[in-house]
Amino acid sequence: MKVSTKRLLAAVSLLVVVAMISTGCGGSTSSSGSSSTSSPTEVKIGIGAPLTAGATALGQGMQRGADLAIEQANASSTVTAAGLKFTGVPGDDQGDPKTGVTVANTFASDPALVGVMGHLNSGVSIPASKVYNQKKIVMISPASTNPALTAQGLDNVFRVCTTDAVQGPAAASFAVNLLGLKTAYVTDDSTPYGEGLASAFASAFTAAGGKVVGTAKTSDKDTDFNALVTKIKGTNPGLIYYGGIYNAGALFAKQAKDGGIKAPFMGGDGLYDPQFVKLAGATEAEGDFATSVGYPTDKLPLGQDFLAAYNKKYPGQAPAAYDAYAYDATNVIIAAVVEAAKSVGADKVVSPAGRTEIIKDVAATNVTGVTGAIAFDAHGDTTNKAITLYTVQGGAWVTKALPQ
Ligand code: ABU
Repeated sequence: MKVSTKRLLAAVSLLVVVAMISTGCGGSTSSSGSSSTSSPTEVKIGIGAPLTAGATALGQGMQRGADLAIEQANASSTVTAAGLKFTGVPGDDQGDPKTGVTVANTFASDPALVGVMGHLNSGVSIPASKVYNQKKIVMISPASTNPALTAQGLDNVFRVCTTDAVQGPAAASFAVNLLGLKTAYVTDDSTPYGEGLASAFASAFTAAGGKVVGTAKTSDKDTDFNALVTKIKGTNPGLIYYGGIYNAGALFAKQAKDGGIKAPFMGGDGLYDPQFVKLAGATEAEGDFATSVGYPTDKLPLGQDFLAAYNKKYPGQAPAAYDAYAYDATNVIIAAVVEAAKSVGADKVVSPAGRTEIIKDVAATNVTGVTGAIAFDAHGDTTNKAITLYTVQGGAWVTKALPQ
């Protein structure tokens, strides 16, 4: 019964926060014991992402999504009535595991920091999550898709994106059943993300009747793929599949086309960014494919409201793949902190008891966010398993197929 009540309260809180998108301000809610006239308790949320190196297009987008959520929350009567004020603290992990752990330790040393929206790279999220676990800091990744993140059994770790155990097979099904591609050369960038995704794709591609004609490992720092392109060309694949991020992936895709390979290049959510098209070249990238988690934002019930609020705050800036997920992840943390403040008091939300309460409230989340339904299974994985297929058309990513 307690859990049901908590779930309802968490749902109401998040919906109130999300509903602010359309109005630009908070709705009216009753105070739960904290006076909005006294000084609010400052609660910090870490924003862990690659901001100056690595997949910066995705990382900076995550920061924009989180900042928007925090700005709206602080303008809402829900948050002020709870006696709270949220501050986002950016942590530039540069997509590097060691730097990520340094960022995590910096976050963990701040007594006012109770939650982290991040990280992007699975290879960063996995080691960072152990640091957060020691301080009972709740962590919600909007983007780390390697299954190992939530297989660690850490009760503070969640993600609002699905995993590559879902994305790999979905990509294989799109390739074989929708696109009619029967042979693939499968490559990855040797990161936990790239390896896991490519492996999941290859297994499912074979199981679906496709044939893997070759495999190769690259590095996420590689810039010269010409020797590999020559090798791949000799196998005449129907598809090059790449587990990796857009920076190196775009160079690989461009060099493949320039080397005379006509087969499309395909990858996962790490490729799904306009930077892929820009770096690969619109002509070379035409007809390439990427899967990404969830539905296209503009197709979802709260998507248009989110895009309107986003465009108002960031004029001329298109959201990247994970801005909306970062927005939702941040709102889930905010709603849980608001709930915890009701249970333990605003001034105690940063205490061990408050942190335990926040983790419990996140685990009980059951709401509709911008990215769709948000709830977590026993491992902290989202129950939203949708995967969309995108293709490059006329120099931009467009939706090729909605989740099957
Ligand atoms: N899922 C896209 C890239 C981030 C990662 O999982 O490493």
